[in-house]
Amino acid sequence: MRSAILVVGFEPFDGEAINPALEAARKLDGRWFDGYEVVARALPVVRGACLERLAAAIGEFDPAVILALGQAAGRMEITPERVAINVDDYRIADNAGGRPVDEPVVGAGPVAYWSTLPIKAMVRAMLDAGVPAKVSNSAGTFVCNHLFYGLMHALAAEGDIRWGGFIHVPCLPEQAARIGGQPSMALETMVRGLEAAIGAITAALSAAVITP
Ligand code: PCA
Repeated sequence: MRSAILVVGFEPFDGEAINPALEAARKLDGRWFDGYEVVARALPVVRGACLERLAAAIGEFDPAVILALGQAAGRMEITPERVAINVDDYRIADNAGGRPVDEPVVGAGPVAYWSTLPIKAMVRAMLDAGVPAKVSNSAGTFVCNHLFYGLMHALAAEGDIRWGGFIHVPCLPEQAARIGGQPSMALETMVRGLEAAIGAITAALSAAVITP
C-alpha cells in the first residue's frame, strides 16, 4: 500500500521573499497522519519546470496522495480548489520570465479536471478546527492552475489511482504588512488548518473501497 502524502509548495514569486505555501509545506514535512507520512518538496514558479519537478517527486516517493499548495494574495481563507482548467494566461511573468497568453496547459487536453480530494470534508474539518476555509471555484490561470491541471492530467493518464488536488493559502502577516491592504493568516493557523485538511483526506482514504 502506498503510504506517502506528497505535499508540494511553490517557491516565492512576484518579488516576494517568502511563499506561505512553501513555509507550510516545510512545517508538515515528516508528520504522520493515520499511517501516512507527509513528504514535502519545493517547486519553481515556472511553467513546465514545475511539472517536471513534480513528476520527479512522484517518482521518488510513489505517494498515495499529492497535495499542492500555492499562495493566493487577497484571499482570507484556506481554499481547496475544485477545478483546474486547460489554460495558461499569465497576468505576470513566471520566475523564468515566461508569460503565455491564452495557451493550453496540455494541447488537445480536456477543458478541465476536477480535484479528486474530498474538498467539502476538508473545508468542514478546517472550520471545525477554527480555521477560516472555503471551497474555491477558480485556481486562476497562472502557474498554480498550470501545476494543478498538469497534475490531474498525469493522474488521469495513470487511471486516477492516486488522489490529487490543490489548496491556495492566504498571505502571511509579514507579507501583508509589507504590501498593505491584504488579508493574511498566521503560519501556525495555516498549518493547523492544513493538518485538519490532511486529516479529512486520510479519513476519506480509510473509508475508500479502493485505496490508491
Ligand atoms: N501562487 C501562484 C503561483 C505560485 C503561487 O504560490 C498562483 O496562484 O498561480
